[in-house]
Amino acid sequence: MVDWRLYYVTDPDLAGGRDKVAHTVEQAVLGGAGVIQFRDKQATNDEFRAGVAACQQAIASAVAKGAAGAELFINDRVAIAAEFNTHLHIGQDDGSPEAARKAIGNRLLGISVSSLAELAEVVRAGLADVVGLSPVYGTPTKTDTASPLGLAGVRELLAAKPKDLVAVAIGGINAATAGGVIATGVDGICVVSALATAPDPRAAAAELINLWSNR
Ligand code: TZP
Ligand code: MG
Repeated sequence: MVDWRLYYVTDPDLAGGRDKVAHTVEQAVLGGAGVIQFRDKQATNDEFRAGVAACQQAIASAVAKGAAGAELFINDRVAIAAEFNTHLHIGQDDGSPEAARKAIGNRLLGISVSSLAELAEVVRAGLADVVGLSPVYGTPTKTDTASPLGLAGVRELLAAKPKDLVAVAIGGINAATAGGVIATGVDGICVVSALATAPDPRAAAAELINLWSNR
């Protein structure tokens, strides 16, 4: 069983450099994040591979220190996900879900959706294990997004999906906004800056996880 409640998506710039990402991952997992997505848009494939390996070590290190563990997704790079046997998350412009599924076999496949039409197509194809509802709010972390869904848009997408398709939400989620997003009925909240820029990412993760006890 994957604990989707807190899903940390990495960003090398926000973490203060590529070499800092693994530390934030370890702290996030120690704070309770159950899913990590390694995302690095500018990396060469070799830099990306090194980053994935460092994340795997960071998760193992958190587990050795008592954390429950975390599932690792790779953003966009289908071939590297296949090479590392990790889960994969793709957007609408990252190639076909069929090719992605073929490459990763029975690992988990996540696909971003920003509208009812995109969700309907993902459901029709039946290849995704998890959808990322994106973006909930506008965010400086990713500027090429569709217009924000808002909580009403998130609820509309949740109502339109099959129960067994996991849904996580992303975009502008932090300690101030997370409670409202959790209350929509999503399976998880995805954050970048809320952990990457936190002075204490472990404490910030624990604070976000705690908000689930109010649902
Ligand atoms: N996809 C949609 S919004 C987003 C991504 C990767 C960035 C979310 O960043 P933040 O800092 O959690 O708002
Ligand atoms: Mg993408």
